[in-house]
Amino acid sequence: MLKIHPEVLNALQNNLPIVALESTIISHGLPRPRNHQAALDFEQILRDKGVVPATIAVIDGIPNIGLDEVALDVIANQDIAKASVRDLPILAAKGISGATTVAATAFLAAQAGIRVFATGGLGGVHRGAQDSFDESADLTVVSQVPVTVVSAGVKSVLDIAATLERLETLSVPVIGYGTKIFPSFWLRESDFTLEYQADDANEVALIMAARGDQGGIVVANPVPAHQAWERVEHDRVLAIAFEAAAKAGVTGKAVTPFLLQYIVQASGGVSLEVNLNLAKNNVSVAADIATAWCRLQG
Ligand code: PSU
Ligand code: MN
Repeated sequence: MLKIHPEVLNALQNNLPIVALESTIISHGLPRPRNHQAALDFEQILRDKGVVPATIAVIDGIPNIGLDEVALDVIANQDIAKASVRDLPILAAKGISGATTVAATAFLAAQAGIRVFATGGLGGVHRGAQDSFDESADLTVVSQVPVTVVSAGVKSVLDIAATLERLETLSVPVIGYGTKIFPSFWLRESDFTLEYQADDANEVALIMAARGDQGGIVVANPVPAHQAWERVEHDRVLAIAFEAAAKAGVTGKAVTPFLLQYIVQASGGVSLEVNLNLAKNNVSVAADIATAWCRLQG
């Protein structure tokens, strides 16, 4: 059972562009009160481009596709669960609320018939996964549902090489947006090059059409150069963040929120501004892709 916002339902029925937005980034990835403003900003960026926003979250057990003001306030200001796909049946049966990860958001977006989704960074294979087995369900779910995920690559706190290998194994196309260098979230670059790039939204829409409904696509969109984090400072802060996580003994689903929060503090807030800007930039590119997709369908 899904609760689809009337505006989203109307867009679905009339082939109008829609972009899905996740809620874990709001509840667990960004600090209050900037998180609430970010949720509103992401939606406004879409509206300004004539695209309908569909922020997705579970409210009292029911997956909501498109949130009203009250629900947006819940995900920004209440302490709710971080929900991946495996949590959805439990939340449903218990009637509790949860913020959806990339995996759960893409899964629910696909159920609603939404094909384009914007986030900050895709989850991936964590460093040390050879021992911990910690790999985000984001990867497997994106391989299974027909949703194009626009992200600034994966956070440099992950094992990027292993993440790209897993995406290959799972047969997920990875396309650089205007670049062949795979971005690493706060930075425009990483040590990894992609085989293919798309130079505009129409090209992505054509790849989506060819991919069909068998599985998803990752569009890797680097943060604009003037908004990227300074590399030396980035490397310094990440090193101390890893030490802190190890010392605190954080594991499992708590790792990503812990590191993000620690890095915001240790960078004096600089990483937060970069995070907000890269996410907004992804939302804007997703709007263009959704528009190109609808044009191609129409
Ligand atoms: N990237 C961000 N901010 C976030 C996340 C990723 O910049 O908050 C969240 C997303 O919701 C992603 C999740 O799906 O972290 C991955 O968590 P895990 O590694 O536990 O699967
Ligand atoms: Mn994990």
